[in-house]
Amino acid sequence: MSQDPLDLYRRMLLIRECEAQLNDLFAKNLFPGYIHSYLGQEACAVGVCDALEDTDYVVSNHRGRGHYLAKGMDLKAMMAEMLGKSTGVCGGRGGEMHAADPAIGVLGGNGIVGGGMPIAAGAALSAQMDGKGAVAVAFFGEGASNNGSFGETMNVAAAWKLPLILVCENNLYAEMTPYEATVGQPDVALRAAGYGMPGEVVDGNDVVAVRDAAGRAVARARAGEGPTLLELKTYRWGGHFEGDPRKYRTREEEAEWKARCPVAQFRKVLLAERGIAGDRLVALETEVAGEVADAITFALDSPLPVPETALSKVFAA
Ligand SMILES: Cc1ncc(C[n+]2csc(CCOP(=O)(O)OP(=O)(O)O)c2C)c(N)n1
Repeated sequence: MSQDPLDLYRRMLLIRECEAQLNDLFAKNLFPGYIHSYLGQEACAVGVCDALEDTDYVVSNHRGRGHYLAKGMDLKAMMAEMLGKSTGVCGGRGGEMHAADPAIGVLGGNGIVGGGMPIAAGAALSAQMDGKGAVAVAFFGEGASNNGSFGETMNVAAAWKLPLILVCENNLYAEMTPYEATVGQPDVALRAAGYGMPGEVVDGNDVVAVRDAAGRAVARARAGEGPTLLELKTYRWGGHFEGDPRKYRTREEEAEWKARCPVAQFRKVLLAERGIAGDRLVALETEVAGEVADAITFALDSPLPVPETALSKVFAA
């Protein structure tokens, strides 16, 4: 928990640079499998995780790198995991959608849409029973909010006053389906009232607004007052996955959202309102780009897991 504006900027840059470089690796055929890019959503992960402690829990979805990095996952170990290498945070077994690091409360990504919410509720229940004031966050998309697990999690979390923050990143599309084609009202957050918890719509491209809303939800959860639903309105710049031709939306719409870039917007705030010098930001940007380049070299140079270890991390074989 920092609320340090330069730290918020740094972590958004880190995510931005990782996503850009991984897309580049994918284009060069050096990336195994799919990439679900987090470009454009950086303020969501960073704003929420800034309100958390190391002892709090985060459950992610299939678009998870931003969440991992914002919660403090080691950059090299994360990058190596993305490339399926033995030096990855899960020894290369998790790959793009399933990295986890319980030591920092990252309980994992999830390829099952909506699958993370009940897991986060379980973590919140364990935190409640433990009585040390930890909270759990579930990150999910608006598509997942139409899954039954959303209603089930909301209901039990409200009934048991679980220290849970449900963070819906509404990036307007679930795969190729626009949000408005699947729901009867404009905001996911409106559903919170039906379950008996507060729901808040937040500008998901404004890292300070996200941080403030998350801070309120975390304070409420730590005080034993129960769960909160936050709906962060944002946009994924890329397709559902890299290579998606994006026929379901216009290039004009994409340009409008890119003009509201969360990283560039906050850079302007730092310069104009927080009195941070431009050369300090340039130095930070260069430093972050260097760190990401080093992490990619580390990941590319790392060995793949050897087949003999394939069963070494399973519960039963
Ligand atoms: C239970 C389940 N249904 C369908 C899918 C296929 N699928 C993968 S991602 C996705 C869209 C998810 O949209 P959203 O939750 O809004 O997240 P976003 O991709 O927009 O970040 C779907 C339908 C799946 N993985 N799991």
